[in-house]
Amino acid sequence: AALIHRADYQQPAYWIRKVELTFDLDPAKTIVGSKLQIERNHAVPHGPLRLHGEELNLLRVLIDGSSVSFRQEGHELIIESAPDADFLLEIRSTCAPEKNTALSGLYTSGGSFFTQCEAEGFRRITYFLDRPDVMAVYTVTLRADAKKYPVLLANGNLQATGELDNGRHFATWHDPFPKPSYLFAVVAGDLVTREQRIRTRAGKDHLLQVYVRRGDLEKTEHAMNSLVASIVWDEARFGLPLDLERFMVVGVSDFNMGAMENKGLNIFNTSALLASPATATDTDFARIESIVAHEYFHNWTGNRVTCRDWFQLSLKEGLTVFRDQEFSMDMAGSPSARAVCRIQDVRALRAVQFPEDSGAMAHPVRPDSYSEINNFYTATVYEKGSEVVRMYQTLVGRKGFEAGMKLYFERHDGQAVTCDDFAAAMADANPGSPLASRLDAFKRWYSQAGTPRVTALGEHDAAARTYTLKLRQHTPATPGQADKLPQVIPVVMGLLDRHGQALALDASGATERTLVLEQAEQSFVFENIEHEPVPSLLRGFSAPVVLDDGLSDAALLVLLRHDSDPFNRWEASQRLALNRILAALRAGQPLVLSSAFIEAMRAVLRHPDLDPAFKELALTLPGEAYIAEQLDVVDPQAIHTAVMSAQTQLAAALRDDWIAAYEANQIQGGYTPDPVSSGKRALANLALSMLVLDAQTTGDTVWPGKAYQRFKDASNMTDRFGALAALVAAQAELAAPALERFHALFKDDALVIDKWFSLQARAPEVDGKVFARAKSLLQHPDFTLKNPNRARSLLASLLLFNPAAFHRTDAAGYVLWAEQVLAIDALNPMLASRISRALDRWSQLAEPYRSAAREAVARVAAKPDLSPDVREIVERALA
Ligand code: DPP
Ligand code: ZN
Repeated sequence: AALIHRADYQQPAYWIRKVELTFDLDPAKTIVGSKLQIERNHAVPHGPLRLHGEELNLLRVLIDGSSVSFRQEGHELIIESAPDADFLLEIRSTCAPEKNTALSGLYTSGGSFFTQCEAEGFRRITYFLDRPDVMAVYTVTLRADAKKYPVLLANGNLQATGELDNGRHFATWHDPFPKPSYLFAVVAGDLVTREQRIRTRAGKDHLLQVYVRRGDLEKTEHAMNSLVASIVWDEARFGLPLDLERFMVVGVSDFNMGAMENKGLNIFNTSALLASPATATDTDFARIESIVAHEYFHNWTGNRVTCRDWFQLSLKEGLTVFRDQEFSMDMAGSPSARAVCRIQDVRALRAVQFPEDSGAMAHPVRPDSYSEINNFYTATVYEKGSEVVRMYQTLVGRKGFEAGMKLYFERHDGQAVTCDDFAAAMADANPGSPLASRLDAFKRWYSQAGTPRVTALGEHDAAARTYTLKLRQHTPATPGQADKLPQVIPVVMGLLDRHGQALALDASGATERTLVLEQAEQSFVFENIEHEPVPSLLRGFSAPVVLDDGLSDAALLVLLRHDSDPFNRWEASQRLALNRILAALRAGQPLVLSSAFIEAMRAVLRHPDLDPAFKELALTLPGEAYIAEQLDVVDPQAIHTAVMSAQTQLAAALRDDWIAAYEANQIQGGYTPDPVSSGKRALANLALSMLVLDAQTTGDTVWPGKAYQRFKDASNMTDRFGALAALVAAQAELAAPALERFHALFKDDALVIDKWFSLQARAPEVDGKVFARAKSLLQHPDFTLKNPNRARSLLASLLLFNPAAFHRTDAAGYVLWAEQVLAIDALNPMLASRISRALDRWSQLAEPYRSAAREAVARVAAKPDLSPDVREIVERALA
C-alpha cells in the first residue's frame, strides 16, 4: 500500500455539511441509504468528487434526484461531473455485518449490531469523504426487527420512534454537533440499561445511560460512578461541561480497542466497562475508571475540537491521556496516592513506549508518514504524547495550562486542527513563560523520534562553595532520522545533603527548581553549597528521557530514604536493583544481591510511614523489557535468569518481613477499590508470591497451602487472583488444581476466563514449561482467534509480554508467532498487526535469537496477501 505523507495534506475538494442515513438492519445484508448535502470547496483547485468506500455493494447514485455517471476505482467512487453549486448526493449500498470479522465498520457481536469507525471504518458502512476534517451534522434512522433489536441507538438526541410493518420498528436520532465520520456510531440489539440523571453547573439536566447485555447490569455500577466523577471533574478542573441531553455508553465483547469516544454514544470493550468485586481486580477497577474518563474527556478534546488529519492523532490522544492521568491522580487523593499513579504511568511508558522508540517502529509523536493509520495508535502517540502535554504544564504551571486550554477552545471549538494550533494556544496564553520563548525548539517533541538520553555530572567546589551541575543530552538515531537537534527538557530538581536534608537552591530558600535544558550541553551553578550534595533530578519524571546521573549506591540510598519527591524515592529503589542486574549481565556473572541492597529493601518493607502501595512498587523489580532497553545486545534468557535470581534472593532474605507484611495488610470487611485498600491488597499479594516462591526453594509446604486456602476462600477477585498468580508464578504443585477450580468457577464469565488464559501465558518461564502450556492452550475449547480479548489474553501475553517464554534457542516462539500472525491476519488485520509487533526489535537480539527472528519476519513478509496493516509492520522491521 502507498505511503501517505503529512506534508501532502490538502483540504478536500468538497465539504459535506449534512448527512441523512437510514439503516435497514439485517445481519446478512444491511441496506444503507445516504443523503449528503455537499458543496464545493473553493479554496482548492476544482476536481472530481472522490468518495471512500470499502467492502460495499453499490446499488444507486443520484445527484439532485437524477442519475449521474460515476466510476469505481480501487476503494473510491469517483464522480467527475459534480455540480458547481451545492447539491444533494443520494447513495444506496449494502454491507454484510455478520461477515465483518475485522470489527471495523458495522458488525455483529453476540446477536447485536455495533460500529467502530475510527480511524477509517465509516467507509465500510457507506461511501463518504472519510477524513476527520470533513465535519457534518447527522440525522440517522435505524429500522430493524423489534423483537431481536428492541434497542436502537445512534449519536445525539432521540427524535422519533415507531412501529413498522412485519414486526419491525424504527428510531431516528439527530446529533446537533457537526462531527467527523470517525465519531459516528450506531448500536442495535437486545440490551438493558442502567440510568442516572445528573445536573451540570449551568443547571441543565442530563441523562446518563450504560447499556449492556442482559445479566451484566450489576457489573455497571463502577462504570456509572466513574462517568459521574469524570463529568464533575472536567467541569471543575477545566470548566468543560457535558453538552448533550443524553450521554450513552455501550458494552460489546468483540472490540479491537479499549473503547471509542463516538459523540454521545461511547462504545466500550466489556473489559473496559464491566466490574464486580467477585470478577474484577483492583487493577481492572482502576483501568475502567480511567478509560471511562478518557472517552468522556474526548468529548471536548477530540470531538468538539478534532484532528485535521490523522498525523495529528496525538493532538487528541496525548492530551486526553494527560487528562485521564490527571483525573486518576485527583481521584486518588493523597500526595502519596498521586505518586503511585504517576509511578504506574511511568512504568507503563518505559515498558512499552521506550522499546517502541528504540525499535523498527520508532516514530515521532506526530508521524510524518504511514501506510495504515491503524498502526499508529501507539504508545508513542498516546503515552509519549501525554508526557509532551505534561511538559507544557510543567513549563507554564497549572494555572497557565488551564489558561492555554481556555484559549484553545475559544479559538478552535468546532474545528479540525493541528498540534501546532495547540502549541500556539499554550504559548499565546502564557507570554513570558519559559515555553513561549522557545516554542519552536519545544515542538521538536512532535517531530523527533527516539528517547533522549540525559547525562548529569555534578561538581562541588568546596572553596567557592558552589555546586555545578552539567547536563548533556543526546537523542539516538531512529529509522529515517539520523541526526537530532537538542530538545527542550524541563528538569525538576532539588539538592539534598548527605543526611537527606533539602538544601536551599537560591537566596529565596526554595528547595525545588525547574531547570530548562535546551542545548546539547548546559551548566547550572548553585551557590552557598557547603558540602557535596546529592542531586535529585527529573522529579516526578518531568520529561520522557533516560537519565544517567551516575549516582553511587550511597547517594541512591540517601534518595530512597529521604527525597521529598516520592517518585524519585521509588526511582532510587529501581536504580539500585537495575544497577545490580545490569552489572551481573554485563559481567556475565551470576547475580548476588549485596547486603546493603537487602537492608535497604527491608527498611522500605518495614517502614512505619510508607504506604503499602508505595512499598509494593518499590519492592517490585524492574521489568524485563525495561532492563532490555539498557543493553545494546539483548539476551532475553540471561535477563530473565538475572531477574529470577534477584527475586529468589529477595524472597529468601526478607522472608520474615514478607510474613509480617502479609499479615499486616489483611483487610477486614467489605471490598472497596479505593487506593488505600488496593495498596494493601497489592502488597499482601506481592508478599504472598514471595513466600510461595521461597517455599519452592526451601521445600516448605505451609505457604503454598496458605495461598491455596486464600485462593479458595477469597471474597474478591484481587485476593483470589493474587493467590492463584502466586501459585502459578512459582510453578507450585497446587497451581494445577487451583487453575482447574478457577476455570470451573468462572467458565461462564468471558472476562475472567481471559484472565485465566493470560495468567498462564505470562507466567515466569521455567525450562520451556510456560511456552509449552501456552501452546497447548491454543487447542483449548474456550480459545478462539475471533474474539480479540481472548486472542490477546493468550497470544499478546505470550508473544508481547513474556520475552523469556517467547525467545527460545529452538526458535519455536518465532514459528508460533508467524503462524498466528498469518491466521489472525485473515480475520482481523488490526489485531494481527498488534501481535506482529512482537518482533519489532529483532535486530537488538543476541544470537541465535537474532537470525531466527529475522528469518521469521522475512517469512511473513514474503506472503503475497498480507493486509496493509501487517505488511507495514514487517516491512519496517526488515528495512
Ligand atoms: N478509542 C480510542 C481511544 O479512545 C481511539 N480514539 O483512545
Ligand atoms: Zn483516546
